[in-house]
Amino acid sequence: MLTLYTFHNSICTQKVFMTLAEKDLSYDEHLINLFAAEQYDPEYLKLNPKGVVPTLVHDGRAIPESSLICEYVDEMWPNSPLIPDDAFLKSRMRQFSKLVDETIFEATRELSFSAMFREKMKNMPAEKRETRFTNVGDPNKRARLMSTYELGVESPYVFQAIGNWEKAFKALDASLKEFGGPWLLGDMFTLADINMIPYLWRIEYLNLIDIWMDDRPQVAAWWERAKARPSAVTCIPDRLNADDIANMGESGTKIRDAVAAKRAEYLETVPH
Ligand SMILES: N[C@@H](CCC(=O)N[C@@H](CS)C(=O)NCC(=O)O)C(=O)O
Repeated sequence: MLTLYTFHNSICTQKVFMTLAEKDLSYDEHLINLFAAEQYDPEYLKLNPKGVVPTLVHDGRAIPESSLICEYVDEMWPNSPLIPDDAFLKSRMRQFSKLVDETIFEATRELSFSAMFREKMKNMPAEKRETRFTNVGDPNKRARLMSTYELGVESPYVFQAIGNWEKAFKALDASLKEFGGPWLLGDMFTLADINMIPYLWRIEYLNLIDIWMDDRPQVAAWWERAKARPSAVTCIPDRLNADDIANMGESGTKIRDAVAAKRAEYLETVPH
């Protein structure tokens, strides 16, 4: 028995949806409303002490952390494998998991937050907003959120996010060149692809993706293939409603020029 704790339009959960779809597994979904602070419910914190989604519960045992959930699922249900056998390729696959866990998740959250959730928070009663910030246990995470709330795209964390997306696109390009495609690690579609797809889709929805992709044709070709993968289609666009998609596009477009200008500024700092 599998239960997945999720939230609507959660990018980390989309990785898990895709992995479960690739394996053709069925599961119950339990929605945790992040805007209603349900992630801090003491019962949920027992499953996921960081108070975030997703969490997978398999036969009564909880597994937090989306990258670890995807690996767990692949090991438990080895049909249609998503992890290469070869140790070197496996290490490359995990570099993409690390890239997402260490920088790209936050980079995407920073961009999404400055474009969309910031506006939503501005419209909240002050008390509710304060509670939202104080609920965030990790002081670094709270500092990032408060900076992006106050400064929007001018936050130094947004600048860092733009630089981290630049590095991620470089890594995608390098991997496609090294292994020759069609997927990030060559012939096999792996968790490396699954790790990246939801994040690229989010910056595409925010109308920002071409800022990094325009001068990288191999990444653009991989992205077209990735978007056509049935598990990606059913787990990402098919689960979103037209309002979500319109809202992401409209809010992202408002910060687009500033993001492009900051990317140019970032490139000035990188030795060629
Ligand atoms: N490293 C974690 C990150 C999980 C995470 O931060 N999830 C977001 C949704 S994509 C969340 O639950 N945010 C709620 C909050 O920060 O209060 C993972 O990949 O599972």
